[in-house]
Amino acid sequence: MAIAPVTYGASTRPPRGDYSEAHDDYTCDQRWERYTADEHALYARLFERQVKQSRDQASDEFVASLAQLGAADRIPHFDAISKALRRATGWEVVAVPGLIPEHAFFSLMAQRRFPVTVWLRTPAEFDYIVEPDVFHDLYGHVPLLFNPVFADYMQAFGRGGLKAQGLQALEYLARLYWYTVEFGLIATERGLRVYGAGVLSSVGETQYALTSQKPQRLAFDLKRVLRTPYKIDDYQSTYFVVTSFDQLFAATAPDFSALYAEIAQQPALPIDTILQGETRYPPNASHATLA
Ligand code: HBI
Ligand code: FE
Repeated sequence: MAIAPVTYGASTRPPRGDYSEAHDDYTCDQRWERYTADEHALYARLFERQVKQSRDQASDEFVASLAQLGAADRIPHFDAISKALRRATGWEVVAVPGLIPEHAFFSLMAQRRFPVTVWLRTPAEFDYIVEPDVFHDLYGHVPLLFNPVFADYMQAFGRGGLKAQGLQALEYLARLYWYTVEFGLIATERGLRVYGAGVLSSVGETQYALTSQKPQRLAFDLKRVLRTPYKIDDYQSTYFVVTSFDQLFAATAPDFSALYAEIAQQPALPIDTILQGETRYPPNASHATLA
């Protein structure tokens, strides 16, 4: 049965992607033979540019896993990535036509199946795209699924999402996803590094998140994250910094329903709030000064 296409957040844009061939769980076939030579070339250019930038700006775990994405001169076959991923952490990549409803998204994650959009952005979107495309999902999200601790965090997140459905707490959980999986920073002895896919797949935001004086960088605190709304169409004004992926995984341990009940009694925190006694990280010395 044909399924309904999906848009996200406040976007009034029509959904992108062909949902007519998707299955009931919103997965579809990648149909790799359909990609054009121009699309492979655009993917290769995106990949080459981001890999160059990732060296001293992405977390070590991300850089260590990049090579697992296979050849960078064309859009990879999802099956080939899944083969390597299953061996590493039991995850696999599944094709989807684009954004899918929360329940479908969380169900796939709970089964260690990461949904990757099949279509690629247009050349005009080389620097910025609103929806996740195959480059954002593969380059931004898949490498860290090779890291055992992060892979466990992502499955715990999927399971938590299914529970949150019942508790109407999806907005809170979306904030946790946003401030870690999409826009998370990690502190290392060599300075801050990026692990969030939304930042990693954007040249401009990686620089901004690591070196700009504008945003604040707060020590990760689960309750604080759950109370902090996020922006979907601009660089963030607040980033959260973890000290390790173990810290992230540990954050999924508590019973979230008690947390949701507590937070539902408190007002959301305006995006650039600074609470008493919060640990703030200074920006990295920008590369220009280091040169
Ligand atoms: N669908 N394909 C796709 N990719 C996403 O990242 C995604 C989604 N649906 C829902 C969703 N993300 C959000 O609910 C999460 O960011 C929490
Ligand atoms: Fe994403």
